[in-house]
Amino acid sequence: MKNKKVYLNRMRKNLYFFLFIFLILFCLVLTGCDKKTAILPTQCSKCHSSSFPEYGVLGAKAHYEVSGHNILGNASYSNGDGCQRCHTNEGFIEYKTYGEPKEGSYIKYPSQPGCFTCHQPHETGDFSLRAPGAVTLETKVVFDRGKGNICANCHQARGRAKATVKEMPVKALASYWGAHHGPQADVFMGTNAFEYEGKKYSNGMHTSKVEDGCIACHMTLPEARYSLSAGIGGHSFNIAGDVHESPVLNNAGCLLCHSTRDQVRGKEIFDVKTKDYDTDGTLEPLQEEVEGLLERFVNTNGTGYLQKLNPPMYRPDGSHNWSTDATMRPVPEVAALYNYKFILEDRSKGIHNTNYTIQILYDTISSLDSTFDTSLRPH
Ligand code: HEC
Ligand code: HEC
Ligand code: HEC
Ligand code: HEC
Ligand code: HEC
Ligand code: HEC
Ligand SMILES: [Ca+2]
Ligand SMILES: [Ca+2]
Repeated sequence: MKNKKVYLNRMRKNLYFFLFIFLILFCLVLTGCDKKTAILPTQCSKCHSSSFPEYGVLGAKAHYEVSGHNILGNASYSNGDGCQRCHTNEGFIEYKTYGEPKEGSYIKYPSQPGCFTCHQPHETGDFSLRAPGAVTLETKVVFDRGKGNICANCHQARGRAKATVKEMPVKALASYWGAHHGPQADVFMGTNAFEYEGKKYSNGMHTSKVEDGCIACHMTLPEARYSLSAGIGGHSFNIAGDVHESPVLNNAGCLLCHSTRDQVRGKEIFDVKTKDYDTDGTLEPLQEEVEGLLERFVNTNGTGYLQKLNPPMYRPDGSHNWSTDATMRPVPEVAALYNYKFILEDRSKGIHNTNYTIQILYDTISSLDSTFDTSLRPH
């Protein structure tokens, strides 16, 4: 009887002891305090560790802080009327989770596109992309370029050229009228400019060859000691920036495919010459040829096609000329404005898609000026 009691007591003590040890081990595993000094659980230390984080959060942040996403500052202004789905971090997440924002809705505390717009580290534990899938553009053309898909969600036209371009009064053509400031995904895919009846359109080699789309050129960093500056490449998303007050272009992305590709000294353009597209008799770098074509529409001498219309769309100094005039503008004039802004606001000056860019500019110029020599139009 007594022996049994002693035996049971000993058993109970052993059990408590083992339970105690087990609990300690369990705690250690749970909190990750096997690394003696850690305060944060190991899961968090992958990113927030002060010694050896797995991910370079601080470096990415240093780039991001000087990026247009962070500093251009339109999140508060462009918060409502559907604008919030591209201009705010919260609006984009809502859009990706529940679809188009409801009419009249807005974000109470809008913030600029940021880390949590493109990643969801606190849900996934890594930096995989929030919206990795292909993006269907307004013309139903599908943009499917790997890690560049995230960009195409926002950097696309907001409507279809075919529906936007029609005969309309001067007063309806405010300075913000058009495809909207960032139609890069459309230009890249060669879609959604106002295309002309009977013309054939094609794409440059980048459309098919650059598998990761936007990020190959905009995020690749040079693998070297001097990575230019935090304002170029990586999470700045910029190709051009300043280093020691001189313009510097990041060609690290270009070098993935081209053996050389350098900037023109002192200028924010690449030194790649192809053809004298602007027909001024001089073979200049491609981006200058495209600038030359754009200057046929609007320039600072007041001689551009869009400056000579009646009434003019742009003033002699090149600024936009909006008025309350009710005069109707015919389709060719409205189409010319659309296409001019479409290529201007793409802002790569032909690099995103050389063929489509030149074809659109050539056809638009021909529609205004029947004497224009189009023999260099790409096929
Ligand atoms: C995969 C990477 C990653 C992991 C893992 C991670 N975080 Fe973060 N965390 C981030 C990033 C990125 C930010 C935003 C950094 C910034 O903007 O400065 C952030 C920000 C924060 C912030 C600041 C508040 C905020 O929302 O911006 C807190 C607090 C935080 N994390 C806590 C934690 C905790 C606690 C854990 C573990 C349970 C954890 N994090 C795990 C990446 C991570
Ligand atoms: C489909 C996504 C999208 C929607 C919707 C959208 N924007 Fe934008 N917007 C952009 C992008 C992308 C840029 C930056 C383009 C660039 O810098 O090349 C931009 C740029 C701008 C700019 C800066 C222009 C400049 O010249 O610097 C303003 C202002 C702006 N948007 C206002 C608005 C307003 C107002 C709305 C709603 C009526 C709106 N946006 C809706 C994507 C969008
Ligand atoms: C506009 C979208 C966008 C924003 C905003 C953004 N990222 Fe990224 N991030 C990307 C893309 C795209 C990649 C993949 C780049 C690659 O593979 O070259 C990436 C990759 C990363 C990586 C590398 C992951 C790996 O597996 O090696 C880290 C770390 C990272 N981002 C951190 C951040 C932090 C921190 C912020 C905020 C300060 C941030 N990102 C904001 C798009 C974004
Ligand atoms: C959530 C929508 C969104 C996503 C995703 C996004 N952007 Fe943007 N991007 C914008 C907006 C909006 C602006 C303009 C910000 C403003 O005016 O406040 C902008 C600005 C920029 C700029 C600066 C342009 C300038 O005028 O200096 C670059 C470059 C850029 N984005 C590239 C990219 C790349 C590359 C990706 C993909 C890795 C990407 N963006 C993903 C919405 C987005
Ligand atoms: C083949 C390389 C390449 C690819 C791919 C590419 N870009 Fe660009 N992009 C450029 C070059 C070159 C410029 C002009 C340099 C500059 O001014 O930043 C540019 C300019 C821009 C600008 C204006 C930046 C500014 O500060 O003026 C934005 C925004 C942009 N690209 C977004 C995108 C998006 C979004 C994609 C994917 C749909 C994309 N790019 C794909 C090369 C590329
Ligand atoms: C993923 C591969 C890839 C990347 C990245 C890339 N290119 Fe290209 N690019 C090509 C191919 C392929 C061609 C067609 C063959 C050729 O002309 O070399 C081409 C052609 C060109 C052309 C001639 C366009 C024409 O049709 O006349 C220019 C200009 C150009 N690239 C500039 C650039 C610049 C600038 C960058 C970096 C910002 C860049 N490329 C990045 C693959 C790439
Ligand atoms: Ca020329
Ligand atoms: Ca010229």
